[in-house]
Amino acid sequence: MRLTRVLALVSLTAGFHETKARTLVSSPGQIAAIPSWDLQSSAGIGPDLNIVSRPGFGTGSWHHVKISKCTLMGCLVEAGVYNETDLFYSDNLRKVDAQQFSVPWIYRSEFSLEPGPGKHFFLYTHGISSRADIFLNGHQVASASEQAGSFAGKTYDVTKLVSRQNALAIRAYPTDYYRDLALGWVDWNPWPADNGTGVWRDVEIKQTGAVQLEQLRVVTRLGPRLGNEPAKVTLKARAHNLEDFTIRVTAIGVVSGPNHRPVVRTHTFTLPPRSVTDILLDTVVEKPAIWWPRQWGGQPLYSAKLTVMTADGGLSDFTEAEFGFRTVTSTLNAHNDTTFHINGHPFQVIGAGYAPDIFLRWSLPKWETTLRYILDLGFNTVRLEGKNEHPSLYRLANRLGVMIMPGWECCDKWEAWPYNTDLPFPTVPVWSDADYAIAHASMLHETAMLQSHPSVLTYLIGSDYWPDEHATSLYLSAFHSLDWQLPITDSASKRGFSPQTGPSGMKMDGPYDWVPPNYWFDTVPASSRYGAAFGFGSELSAGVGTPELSSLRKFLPPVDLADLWRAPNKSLFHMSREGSKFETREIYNAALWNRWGAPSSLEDYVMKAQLMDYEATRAQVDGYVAMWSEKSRPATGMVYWMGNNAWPGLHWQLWDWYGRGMGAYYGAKMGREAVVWDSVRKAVWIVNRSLIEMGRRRVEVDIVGLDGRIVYEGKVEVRTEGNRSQRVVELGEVFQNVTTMVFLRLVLRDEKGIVLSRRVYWVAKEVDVLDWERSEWYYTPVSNYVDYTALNRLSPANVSVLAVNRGKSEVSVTLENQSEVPAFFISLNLLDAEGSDILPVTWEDNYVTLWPKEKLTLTARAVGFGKWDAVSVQVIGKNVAQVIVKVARKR
Ligand SMILES: *[C@@H]1O[C@H](CO)[C@@H](O)[C@H](O)[C@H]1NC(C)=O
Ligand SMILES: *[C@@H]1O[C@H](CO)[C@@H](O)[C@H](O)[C@H]1NC(C)=O
Ligand SMILES: *[C@@H]1O[C@H](CO)[C@@H](O)[C@H](O)[C@H]1NC(C)=O
Ligand SMILES: *[C@@H]1O[C@H](CO)[C@@H](O)[C@H](O)[C@H]1NC(C)=O
Ligand SMILES: *[C@@H]1O[C@H](CO)[C@@H](O)[C@H](O)[C@H]1NC(C)=O
Ligand SMILES: *[C@@H]1O[C@H](CO)[C@@H](O)[C@H](O)[C@H]1NC(C)=O
Ligand SMILES: *[C@@H]1O[C@H](CO)[C@@H](O)[C@H](O)[C@H]1NC(C)=O
Ligand SMILES: *[C@@H]1O[C@H](CO)[C@@H](O)[C@H](O)[C@H]1NC(C)=O
Ligand SMILES: CC(=O)N[C@H]1CO[C@H](CO)[C@@H](O)[C@@H]1O
Repeated sequence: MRLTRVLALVSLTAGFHETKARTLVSSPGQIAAIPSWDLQSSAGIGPDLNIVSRPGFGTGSWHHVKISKCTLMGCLVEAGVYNETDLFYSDNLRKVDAQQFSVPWIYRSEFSLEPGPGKHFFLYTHGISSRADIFLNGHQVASASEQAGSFAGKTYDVTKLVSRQNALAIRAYPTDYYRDLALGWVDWNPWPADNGTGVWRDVEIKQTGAVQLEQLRVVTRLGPRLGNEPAKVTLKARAHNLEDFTIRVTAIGVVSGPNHRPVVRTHTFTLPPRSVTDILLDTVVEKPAIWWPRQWGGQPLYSAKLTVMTADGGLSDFTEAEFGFRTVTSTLNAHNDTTFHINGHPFQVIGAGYAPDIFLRWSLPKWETTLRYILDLGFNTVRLEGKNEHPSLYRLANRLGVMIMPGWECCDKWEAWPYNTDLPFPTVPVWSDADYAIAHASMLHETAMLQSHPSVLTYLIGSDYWPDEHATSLYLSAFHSLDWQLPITDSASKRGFSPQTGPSGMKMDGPYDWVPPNYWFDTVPASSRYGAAFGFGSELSAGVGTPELSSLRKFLPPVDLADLWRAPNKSLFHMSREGSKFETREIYNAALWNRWGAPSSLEDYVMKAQLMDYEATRAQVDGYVAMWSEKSRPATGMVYWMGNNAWPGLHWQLWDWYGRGMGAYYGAKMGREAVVWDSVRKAVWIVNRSLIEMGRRRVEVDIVGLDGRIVYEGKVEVRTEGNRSQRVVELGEVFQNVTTMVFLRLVLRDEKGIVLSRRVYWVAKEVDVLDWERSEWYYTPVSNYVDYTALNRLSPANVSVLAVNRGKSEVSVTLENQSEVPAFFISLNLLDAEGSDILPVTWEDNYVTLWPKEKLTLTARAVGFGKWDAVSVQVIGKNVAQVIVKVARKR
């Protein structure tokens, strides 16, 4: 008896100590996330959350995390139960016990508040997977039927429940992707054992006075003379009188921007007891600074704040939002292909699909790397399929000028429509009334979160299938009620559409697996050309993205490394999910073996894979940008599938889990202006993706044989025009005389002779022959492969390497080909003192091919926060032996 009491006292004190000092919020308008959690499986705790949620309940034996949000797996990695390096190695992820997640888990935290007369407190959720009971201080706040859905953010008035010392307990229920409106992974990667269950977004506490405000909405109206006439800005927020008496309220709206004094508007009105009203404050910004996507201009950002004061002069609440002046519209052309317009200009989307962390762990630096890589690639957009994540994602995109396409995901409960022929009914139940309610709440929450961000391009309310009429009307009413000003896209495909939205104008016709480079340029009729470069492709690629050796060795055991080249048809755990079409590299490897010859070692396989990947991504980007101005059926947009993976994956990525950009990345990299080879028309295109730039350009065309002998040299003078692609050189006749494999070098120079784009292609006499009629949803087979094996027999080239450190964050490497033969496909990689890759980093260019005697200087730059102690650079090419060269200090 005595002993028990002592123990209870000890655990009480322990709980108290940890949280005593932390007053979460203490003034009206202040909002803060619960900063840390204790968590434990409900097995063994018992069902009584009334007790668990009392201050002082002992959690000494629980897991502890000092972060504000994490799924169960994310929390357990954070708490040290699992080690990421180990989990991601080989097939260890498979060994995590999923059974432990078949029961609810409890998250618990203690915090202090300073309650008192006239003070009100709210608990905000932003979605908990899959659903949750919420208890505060021994009382139930919400049941799992109320707090249901990963995106359904809810607000709970907890004024009557709070005290100085508070304990919050959340019981999160298991997530089933087929039954719950959650965040699933489709075939992207293995599913985490917990299916992402838990407090994956912040849970917040807010303090207010007698009047509470919901999220601020900002409605902007720009005149047609963009930036040259005043813009109307309306601040809107729903206000609640929380008291049983009438309140006289003064609302104060402030709009601040980069180049003017804050604009202030006030409005005084009375709010009847317990009533709700929308506050509207109209303001005018005389000379609005216009927000542009990065390639087209600056990113001036404005802030808006709406404050409510009560008659006693006291601050009651405020709400803030960041916004920018820009317009987004979309149009359908005669083919029902969508073109987006930003600030009135047709905007060709060149984007990539984004995968968050497999355990949904949020890292702002990692997201910054994503955006910096997107910009470095010359891309302008990121698509999030059902992974909308957090407000800071959009804030950083606002700052960096990258467009974001958020939306709902495919292939699970989100698309459980009777007409969806891809889902395993009835394993996936069709929607119940409760599901419609969750979806509606989810849409309201996401709309409020996204409404003001200038980086948002559109919202996709469906991916592979369009939502049914009832869901569509619920979604549209949510957008409408919260002043959505952007295009709404009904799905990412052309399988059908609701009359309420009209056609999406996006196609989803593959490919997802390997197709040859000429696929994108092919000229067979559009009806049988699937993903080729026309229209708006919402997710498509040749599926490539093989990591380099340094990365492969981090997650593949020796047996898998050997099988990469010895067992080309093997299922690999780090490919797509087991059971999907993409768990082997069979289609890809068939092409590699046929085109490049059977690999003789792992190193040879990885080199050939980098060549395959580079060629595949370059042709896709080239094709889409070249066909932008094509008259009969322009390419209006493209989302490369995908930019990155949720864990160390073997394909569908431009840079790998560790941040290394491989052949796939540098193939896809495209400048603001570029010169492009069209292997089908045997023509050279120039593309200019800026808006205003135009002028005289010179295009130089050089062809050499594999022995370095000059085959052809030519140049043309052309005029470039902004935002346009044009076909400038025809080489059909030249190639009629070419009987062997050659290298083709294209260089684009401006009036001053400065190189704007320099690209080298390897060109065989024939191209791969596509068998369009046998196309599947995921690829188009090749009936006759091109023969590149002559490239395996290139004479070795000698390349001198001079690497110089140019300060804290830059290294320049000068390559010079000493030989009479081209130096083919040279990659550069910075290493630290231990010989590990230095990441994240961007290279001006990489995987380059040098002409005989050619000299090229390439600069590497650190991405922001990366550690930067480059000691050496590793250089290797197809016919250039590997060297590791010391980086010299700047003289
Ligand atoms: C995880 O394990 C690896 C080795 O397997 C070790 O180097 C690393 O420090 C561990 N990480 C943590 C957070 O303990
Ligand atoms: C995860 O979701 C899948 C698909 O709905 C389901 O089969 C599985 O049981 C779920 N796992 C857990 C731990 O709930
Ligand atoms: C475009 O969509 C409309 C329906 O909004 C349809 O009537 C029309 O036939 C479509 N046009 C083409 C070329 O598919
Ligand atoms: C941009 O490209 C589109 C499509 O090729 C064209 O209609 C438009 O006039 C171009 N120029 C500008 C400045 O938007
Ligand atoms: C791989 O599968 C293909 C058929 O897809 C077959 O032709 C080939 O022989 C297989 N290769 C190996 C090494 O088993
Ligand atoms: C693109 O066009 C703009 C103006 O039209 C011009 O200033 C710029 O130099 C062009 N860029 C290239 C690479 O041709
Ligand atoms: C092709 O070769 C023929 C015969 O040598 C020559 O007359 C012709 O000019 C060549 N054509 C081109 C485009 O080089
Ligand atoms: C490369 O350089 C080495 C040393 O300078 C020399 O012995 C060799 O012949 C050169 N090889 C070629 C292909 O030029
Ligand atoms: C630009 C250039 O020609 N650089 C070097 C190429 O290689 C030869 C030796 O093969 C050198 O003499 C050149 O200086």
